[in-house]
Amino acid sequence: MADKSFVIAVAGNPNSGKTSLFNRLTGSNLKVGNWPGVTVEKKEGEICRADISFTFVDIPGTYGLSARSEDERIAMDFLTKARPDAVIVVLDSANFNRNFYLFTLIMEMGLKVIPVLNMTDMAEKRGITLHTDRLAAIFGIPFVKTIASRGKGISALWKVLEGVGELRKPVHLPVYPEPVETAVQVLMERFPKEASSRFRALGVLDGGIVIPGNDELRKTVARFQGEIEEELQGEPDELIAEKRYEFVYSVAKECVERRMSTEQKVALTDRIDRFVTNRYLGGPLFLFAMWLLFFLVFTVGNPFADWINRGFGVLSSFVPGSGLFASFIREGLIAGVGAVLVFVPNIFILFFLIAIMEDSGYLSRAAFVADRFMHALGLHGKSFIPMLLGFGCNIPAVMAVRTLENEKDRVLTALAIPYMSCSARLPVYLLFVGIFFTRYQSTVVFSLYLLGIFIAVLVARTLRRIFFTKAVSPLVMELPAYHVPSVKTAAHSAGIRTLFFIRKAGTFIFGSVMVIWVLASLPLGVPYASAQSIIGRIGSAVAPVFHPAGFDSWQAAVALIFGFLAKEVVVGTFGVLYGGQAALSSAIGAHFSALSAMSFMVMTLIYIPCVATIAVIRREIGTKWAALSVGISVTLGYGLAVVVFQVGKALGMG
Ligand code: BGO
Repeated sequence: MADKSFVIAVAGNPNSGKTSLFNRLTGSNLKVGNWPGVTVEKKEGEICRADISFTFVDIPGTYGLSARSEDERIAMDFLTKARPDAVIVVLDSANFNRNFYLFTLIMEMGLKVIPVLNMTDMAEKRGITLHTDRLAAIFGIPFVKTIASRGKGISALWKVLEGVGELRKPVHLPVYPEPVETAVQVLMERFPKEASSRFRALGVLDGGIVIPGNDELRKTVARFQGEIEEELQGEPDELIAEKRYEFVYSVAKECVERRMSTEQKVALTDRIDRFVTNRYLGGPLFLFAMWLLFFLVFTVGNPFADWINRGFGVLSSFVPGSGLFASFIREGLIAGVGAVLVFVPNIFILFFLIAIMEDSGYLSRAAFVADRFMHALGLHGKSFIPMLLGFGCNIPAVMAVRTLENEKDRVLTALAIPYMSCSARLPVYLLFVGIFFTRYQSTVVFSLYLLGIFIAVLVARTLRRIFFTKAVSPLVMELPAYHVPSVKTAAHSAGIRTLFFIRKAGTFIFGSVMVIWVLASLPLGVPYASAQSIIGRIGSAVAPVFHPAGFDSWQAAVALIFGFLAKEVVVGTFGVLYGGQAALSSAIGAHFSALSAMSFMVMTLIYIPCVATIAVIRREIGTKWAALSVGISVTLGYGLAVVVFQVGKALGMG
């Protein structure tokens, strides 16, 4: 003989796995009959465990509980009138919100509930995780996870069932707006003998329960409904349902985590790729992405750059005196290194956005899109990735050619990379477009980057024609699934690269501008940074060479000579020779025109990126190719700068 006996109802939405769970609990101890007065099947199963007798009653699967449909009425009547000792509510975890709505209604009946989160396997597949610990903390009752079709989680459910006598009722229920709660409190007193009085009060208010043949009650309910409508401007049934859904959503927000499943990711990736790698759309989309990149580099970065600039101005004004030391600090350190550091925010944003593109999976698509174009030019699509990396810094980009399988691709890509506009060139562009092209900053810089790509592929194509003739192997590339890029990772990677830039400014560039400062201060007695200084004489000797390109000031010549070391030094040199930012802008404005500024930027873009890149090219593909790279880039840079200036002049632009 069992010590205790409990009647447990099994409720749930249709297809939540209720029957499977019921069968798991009752085994073959089944009694099938009909619900009283109807032909709807009623299943009951009795089983004894741990000296407790359990009678499970399978109630019809429903989405709601009202008198509006027969199944719902049967379920509601059994729960409110027969009052089982507890109700197992089977919830389909993969459709949590819809299932939790029914659970909310049953909780409102004031019954003990045992929520069973079934179909957890399906939920996992769809990337849905339910946090049972959070649910348990909110409602003060245990939640059991199951896979009823495989019998998983059933023993955990039995444990809860065995303790059903001590089980608490849920402690968290929906709260309705004031007029509804007032009506509920009054109406609950009309059902004093009903344990489900709150549910019933809400039921008569929202019309889900037929009001017993009592005229007075009917009038009271109608009065409350009228008051609610007037105060809350809505039908009571809609208001109540809305509150219940809000309640469900708030619980789901806390306790349901939705990730994208692998299948969903692949499906989404395919859908995105239909546009991104589309034959006709892929190219324009890539160009748009690039344009957007520079637009953001400017719009987001410039205000910060201005602050830093002002900061250096203030710093400079604090340096007292006019002696050699003061000049060293003001013209050398602050103006020279400061001129480069001003652009740290823009550089950070550039690195950040490149990292976002890389992390999201877009960069591989860019290579894929570029493949056809690259093939036409005799390069492999895969070469495009090192080339794109070149936007950050040419040095690691050249190192990345190691990933290419054949020597021809390695050589051609390494020779193409120096034309990819690295972040060190950006300060030069930023300086010039800020003075001459204020309204079209991002478009001008975007065009320079495009020109870089164009020259890169042109050089590669020409060299292939001369040195390599074999056909290009087709691109076999695995495109990773897209995923939401991690802002933290991108910021971290951008932070590291920016720090490298800052460190370079503090060491290598600092050293270079110091040399320039010394050469600008010597011989002693000549005015600082004048044409009589050593640097002035060197510059003046070289400057005529650049006359056809439109910039023949000796300062520009010095900047380009020292730019061999690193492109940031170009800006640093101007800083040292012209003084702080304000003086710098007006001096450059006086020495350049918009056209000569353009030809100067073209020259800066194309002639050798820096000595370090050349050293890496030499290490990766040999001295012969490194020497060729220097030769081509200087000739091309100079040649194109002259073409830009002369053509512009002929068109009346200069
Ligand atoms: C078929 N996980 C999974 N993946 N499936 C489950 C789970 C679970 O946790 N629990 C139940 N199912 P019912 P209602 C079926 O019948 O118990 C499955 O309406 C099929 N049938 O096996 O009937 C369960 O009582 C052919 O699946 O739910 C059943 O609440 C192919 O969910 C379905 C595949 O369970 C509904 C499945 C001929």
